[in-house]
Amino acid sequence: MRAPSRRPAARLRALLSGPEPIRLVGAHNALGARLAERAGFDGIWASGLEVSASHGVPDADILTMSELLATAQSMARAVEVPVVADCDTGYGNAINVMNTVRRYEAAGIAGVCIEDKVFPKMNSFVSGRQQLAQLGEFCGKVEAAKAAQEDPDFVVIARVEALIANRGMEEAVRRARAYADAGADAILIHDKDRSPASIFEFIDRWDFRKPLVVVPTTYYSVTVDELAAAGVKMVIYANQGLRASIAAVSRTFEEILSAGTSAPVEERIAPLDLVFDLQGVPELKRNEELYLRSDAPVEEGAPHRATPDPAPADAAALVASHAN
Ligand code: SPV
Ligand code: MG
Repeated sequence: MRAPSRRPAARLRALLSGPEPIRLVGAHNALGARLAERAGFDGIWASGLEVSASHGVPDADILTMSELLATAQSMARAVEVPVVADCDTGYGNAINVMNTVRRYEAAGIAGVCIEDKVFPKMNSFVSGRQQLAQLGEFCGKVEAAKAAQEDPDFVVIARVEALIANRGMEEAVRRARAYADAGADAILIHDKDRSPASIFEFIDRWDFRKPLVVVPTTYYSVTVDELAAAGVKMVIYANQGLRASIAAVSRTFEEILSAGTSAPVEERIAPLDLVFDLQGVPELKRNEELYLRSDAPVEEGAPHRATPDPAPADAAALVASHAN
């Protein structure tokens, strides 16, 4: 088997041309990205909703592009699997989109997704204002994104919000075709129904000129196998990690306060050795052994290191040393 390419965009392209459905999961920091990779997801969705929530602000173009980029970049540095960045509306007009693509590509992001709403956008599940961009204007953004990328493997996903904005199936299909023809590498068709019926109707009407991406947040009962059988190429579980952590952390905090001790929660929270492992302490220990030199005089003929090559750090010992 060929070793996976180091280039994230090439890895995403390989997944897109492979036979299996691609499963991405949302994250908002490097730790979440590592958990997703360890769980076995094919890639990371740098979710605007998750990153905004992690900063305590609405998903409504409140954070700046630089803030979102820094977060996506820290995720991309932490994992081997590709990171697809949710770039909302692209942070401005077609010219801003070009800058966005250049900056995200240079940061090691495999691909971006831009959606056809006006800036400032509102999260698709927040009721009220969901204003679509003009079709021609958004096609210009897609063309600009494709013109700006340097790596031909970099992926630009165009997201259709017509069903979110209650503009109907006809408009959704019309827009998806136009964005595909403008050069988008894939089309994300988004919906807020509890049933996947509209998504399946869209799929029935799609000619598969470009691969399809879906986000089954509200119509969560559908399985990846059902979606893949219908022809969907990429499935994004956009915010389940965030919601899991909100539920778990809230419960843990409440229990500690009500018990007056953390004893009741210790059994089910992650041990410190897992935290150390996830943040790369074993690697740090190996590097300390290799590269931290003492200034003390070295005996003639003795190695410059005090100890031989280290074994991978023992997690239990690490916990013990930190506990003392
Ligand atoms: C996100 O995760 O930020 C998304 C998906 O864009 S959604 O929240 O469904 O709009
Ligand atoms: Mg988003």
